Amino acid sequence: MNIQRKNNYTRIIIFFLLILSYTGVSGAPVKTELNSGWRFRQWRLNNWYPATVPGVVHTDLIANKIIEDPFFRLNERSVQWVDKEDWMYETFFDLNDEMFDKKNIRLHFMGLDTYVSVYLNGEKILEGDNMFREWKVDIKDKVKQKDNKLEVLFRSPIKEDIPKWDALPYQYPTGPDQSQQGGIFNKTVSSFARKAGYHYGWDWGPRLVTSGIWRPVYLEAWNEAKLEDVFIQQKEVNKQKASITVHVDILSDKDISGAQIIVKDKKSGKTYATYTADLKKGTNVATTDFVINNPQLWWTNGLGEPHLYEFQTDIVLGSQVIDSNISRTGIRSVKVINKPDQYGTTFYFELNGVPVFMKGANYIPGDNFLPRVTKQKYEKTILDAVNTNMNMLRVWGGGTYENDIFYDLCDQHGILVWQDFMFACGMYPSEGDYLESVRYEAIDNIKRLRNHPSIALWCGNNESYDGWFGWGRKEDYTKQNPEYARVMWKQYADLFHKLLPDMVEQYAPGAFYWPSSPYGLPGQGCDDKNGDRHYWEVWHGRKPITQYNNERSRFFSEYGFQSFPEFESVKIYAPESGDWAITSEVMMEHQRAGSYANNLIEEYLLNEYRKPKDFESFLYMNQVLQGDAVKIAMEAHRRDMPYCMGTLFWQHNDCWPVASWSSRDYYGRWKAQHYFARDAYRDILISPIEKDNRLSVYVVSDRLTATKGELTLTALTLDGTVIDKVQKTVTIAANTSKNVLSMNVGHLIQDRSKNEVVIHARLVDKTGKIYTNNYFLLQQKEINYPRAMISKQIKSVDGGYEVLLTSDKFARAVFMSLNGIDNFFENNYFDILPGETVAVKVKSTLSVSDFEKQLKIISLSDAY
Ligand code: BMA
Repeated sequence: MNIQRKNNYTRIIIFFLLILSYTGVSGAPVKTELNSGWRFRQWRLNNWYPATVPGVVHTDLIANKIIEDPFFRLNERSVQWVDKEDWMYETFFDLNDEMFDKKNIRLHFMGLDTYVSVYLNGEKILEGDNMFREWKVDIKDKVKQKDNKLEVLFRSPIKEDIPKWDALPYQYPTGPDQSQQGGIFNKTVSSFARKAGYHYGWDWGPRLVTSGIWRPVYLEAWNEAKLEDVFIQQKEVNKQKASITVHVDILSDKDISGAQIIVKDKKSGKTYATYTADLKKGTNVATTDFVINNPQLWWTNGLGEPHLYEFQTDIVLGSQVIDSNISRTGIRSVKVINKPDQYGTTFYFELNGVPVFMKGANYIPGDNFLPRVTKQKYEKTILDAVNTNMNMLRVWGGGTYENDIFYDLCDQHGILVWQDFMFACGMYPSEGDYLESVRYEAIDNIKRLRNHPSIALWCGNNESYDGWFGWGRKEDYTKQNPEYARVMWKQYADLFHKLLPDMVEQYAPGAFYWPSSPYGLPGQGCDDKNGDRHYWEVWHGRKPITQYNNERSRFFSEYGFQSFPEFESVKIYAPESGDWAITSEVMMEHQRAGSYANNLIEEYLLNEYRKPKDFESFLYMNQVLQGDAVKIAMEAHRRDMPYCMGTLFWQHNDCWPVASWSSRDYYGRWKAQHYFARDAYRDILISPIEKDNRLSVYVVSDRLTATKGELTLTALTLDGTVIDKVQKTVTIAANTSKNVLSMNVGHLIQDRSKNEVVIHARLVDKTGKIYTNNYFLLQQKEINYPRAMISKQIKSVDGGYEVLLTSDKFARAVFMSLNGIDNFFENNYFDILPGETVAVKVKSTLSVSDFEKQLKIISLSDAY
């Protein structure tokens, strides 16, 4: 389509959108999105191409077939030129009479990535330097009714920041900034830009440094007054009452006396508060208090309903509603209890007065190209947390403050959010303009997110504190020059110990600020007695996976283990048979922790399991290894409650197809670990553990009421002979971990050798819910798994099939897969006991015959 016609089109669309957004009340503010008619070009060249807004330059280049998909094979390498270029975006727009006649007209940019100049009709209206900020620009005096030209010029973030890097006698430590991959040698410039850290590469991410209008652009217009923001502050919440203060920011065009502000319940229409304010020209802040008696509280996943209230706030002049806002929020009290106790310093979340053990994962951005994360993908991301019984996700500091939809879904499903500010693994030049820019970034994001009941805590950064005090950075910089260390630390303290806590205090009073993750005691790295801990001795520190059983923490906010995606996923980004070795060039490109990580996987694998027979088996066994390792950790952490009150594994997702610590791959397929997490995170966990030849069985309950159950512990041989069976009625107190049974292993397995035995623990609660766990007394390589003959029966069910599986012998980690097709196995990597039937639903659109033909089923003994 030619650009002129497209622009006419845009005008017509904008006109209709304006009509649609018109509320019918004269003078009501209007708002429309400027999302069409955009085009872009390389600043130093003259060819224009159509652009998508919101979007980034890489996705526009892909859409115009100028670059190829950077996630495929080695393509990422050939797009490294993109971040050294400047890029111009432009569109044309008209205003209809209604908008044009308004007294106030502005442009509202929700996000511009990153160094940007914006021109309206040739006149500069904005200079931006921070992708995390919103920008509101008054254009009343500059906008015409027709043919407005809006130009958005992005300067290369690399060219912009190299001079800053060059000018310093020292270098800021950064996360895994892959400057070499970008062809700029050791110039790790990421610390200078207020831009997502992972864009510069990470140990699970490619280097794709984007530019672009990454969030929507709105045209907004109003007459006398506009509701700019509504903050529902929950001052005190308990079962009996919620004391709420509503803060309303109103922009007024003139002095107005007697404006009424009414807060009511949207659904029932019940009025909570009405008050009259005299507005002054400019920004006004009005506050009012009210109480809700016997509020319906918001609870996390597993504990109760995440009930949401919808508060409607109206500004009324005379009999006219001139603006209205809806804020959806849950009423809850969430506190972090960080107090000295006999062991050290506690760190736990208290929800509505109840200490709640946090079960969850660390979340990174869903894609390297942020605007292409769809609503469906956000839904899957959150539902995949909900359906694995999580109650917390940590939005990690090397990504972004997420889109509203992320928090909306967390609100809706009872997932608490640990929210980092966007700083990770580095030190930052936080003084002068940089610090000012962060001040506004913090204000914008705290204000945008503070009504979400899901936000449980604000955290300064990821690992910068631990890096300084725990990893030797302080000493390194002091050795280089004590002055460098002094400057760096002062900048750190000004940002994370002054500015950010002040902003949280001012804009989200009552919310908990935590200076860094991990953080224990002032002036030292994290430890096992105070605060939260990132535990990486298993994996980075090469300790055996059973070491998870011996490590303690008040709250594990990170730990993890790497695996490759399954073969069907690998084939999407590495389709050539020559790619199918973990050392191939393509697989190495998609392993950003380098050969060091591949060596670790191999080392652990050969230590714990037998040698996989081929590449495909290696991928499968690697997933079982990862799943088993993290299962050990999750169970150990839960058994150790209430000393330990949280476990968040690293990491919930990937931003591209890669070998990583994620429990689900980029395409959304669950790895073994994600299935294992679902069991390990259930409301009741039954967890056997052997030490010094004694087997102890723990029952851990997150329920808020006590229950009773029948525990059966069966020792059986791998061909199904029952050696011994112990039964016991157990009382399960609310919110506790308890060792309910302890016995001598020799007694349980009699004269059998440990390599032919599995211990099957089973608990049936008084409502009939069944909880099971299998436990092995030796490492997996020492267990003599027989070849299991698995037979299947396939039944058509709604949305796919149900597969019924039985096995003649014990089958470990039974894995089903289908050729590169969209499908979901509701269970996978499970064990089958001899004689038992396991039913698994599979979402699939295949015909019965194709399904049957393609379905592959293996268990561990088939893989070596
Ligand atoms: C953690 C994270 C990330 C990193 C991961 C794996 O500590 O904070 O920086 O990706 O380790 O090394």
